[in-house]
Amino acid sequence: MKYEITTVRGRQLWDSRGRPTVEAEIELAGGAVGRAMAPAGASRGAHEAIDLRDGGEAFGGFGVGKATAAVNGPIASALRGRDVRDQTGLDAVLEELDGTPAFSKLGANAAVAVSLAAIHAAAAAEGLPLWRYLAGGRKVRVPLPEVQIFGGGAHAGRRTDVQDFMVMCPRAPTVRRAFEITADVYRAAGAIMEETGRLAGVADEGGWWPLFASNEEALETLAQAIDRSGHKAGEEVFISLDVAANELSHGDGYRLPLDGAELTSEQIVERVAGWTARYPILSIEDPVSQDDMAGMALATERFGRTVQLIGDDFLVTNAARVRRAAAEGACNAVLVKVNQAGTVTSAKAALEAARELGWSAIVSARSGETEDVSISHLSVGWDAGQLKVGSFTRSERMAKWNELLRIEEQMGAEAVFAGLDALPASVAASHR
Ligand code: 2PG
Ligand code: MG
Repeated sequence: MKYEITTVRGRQLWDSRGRPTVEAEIELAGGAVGRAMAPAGASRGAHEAIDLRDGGEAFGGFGVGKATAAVNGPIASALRGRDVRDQTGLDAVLEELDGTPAFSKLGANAAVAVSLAAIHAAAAAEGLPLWRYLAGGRKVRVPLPEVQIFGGGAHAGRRTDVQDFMVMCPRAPTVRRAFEITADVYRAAGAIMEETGRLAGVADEGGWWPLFASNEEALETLAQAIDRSGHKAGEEVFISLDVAANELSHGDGYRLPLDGAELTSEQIVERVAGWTARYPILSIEDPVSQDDMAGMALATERFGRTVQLIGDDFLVTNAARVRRAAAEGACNAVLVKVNQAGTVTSAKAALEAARELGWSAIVSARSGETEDVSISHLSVGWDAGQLKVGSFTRSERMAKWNELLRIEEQMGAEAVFAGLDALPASVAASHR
């Protein structure tokens, strides 16, 4: 049977931060091969699946010897002989084998590499590009990209409190055009930084390293960059923020060192609401920390009708957390990171839960990445509508954007850009 798994191999490779990571390779009886690499976050939610590291002296403690051994040992033995097309079954085996709620035994880095390698092998056996295999004959769209212009927070020595300053071009006719506009904005932002003596290289995800005196100065500079690029802010180009407020938690509230501010949950929501009133902001991720349900519900009530409100560390790609948040009136969008869940099946369940609620979904990379382009295919094949990869430089990012362009080309005349429709219905309607 050509779909039978014959070999599962794990190996240690390196990620975009020069840290070890796990690659898994699955070979089938028919000769098809699939492979995938685990990404790694820097700003992580306490409720996400465990990225298993060896600790100790070697590689600053970031070694993945244990996770790699798990792939070559127990995982390989358990998956050998199984039908690769049964993704749910394979992922259930991984979960049973691990036996802990957060993959702390095998490591979610081992699990995610294997789970993704399996879909690649299955698609290869069918002779299909991964996105098409995942779509299973359904009509799917080319996702709307969220692209970082300035990196901050845990990805840039905490030079700004807000982690990601991004742009979105939901009115572009195609993703190809959205990238052209984004490239213009990125270049313009770099020119402004250089002219004002604030150019200091790039952050972990390729966005300009921010030398700003306040978080709002970053917003102001981004608005200027959009202007200078010749594209219209609030019409063609919108701003998207990932506050990653987990990183700002301080006692019962929040601390924004750059702004010299200590804020309560209500006050941080008000501060972010002020930004949404002064700048063309279309999307906000994690404006409060992972367990601040009241704060997230307040944010959703304050600006969730006109702004996409994404839970990342807040929802950790977990279907149960998505439903719980919805019941409390918190969020209208979920960030989908397969390694937060551990397996393709649980990540997809989180996306489906969001879809049932009428929320939007954004498939996302991590700040530590590789040349692996699985997420470009997941975002299309699952028809997520949106994709977040980091900035518009550095090949671990560009590999994913470029893959999206190849996919768009493969779709030919059928290619439909998700654009504004990728947003929650009320948000899209408020911008039509
Ligand atoms: C995030 C991601 C990507 P990290 O917070 O959304 O920007 O960062 O992978 O460090 O969690
Ligand atoms: Mg985030």
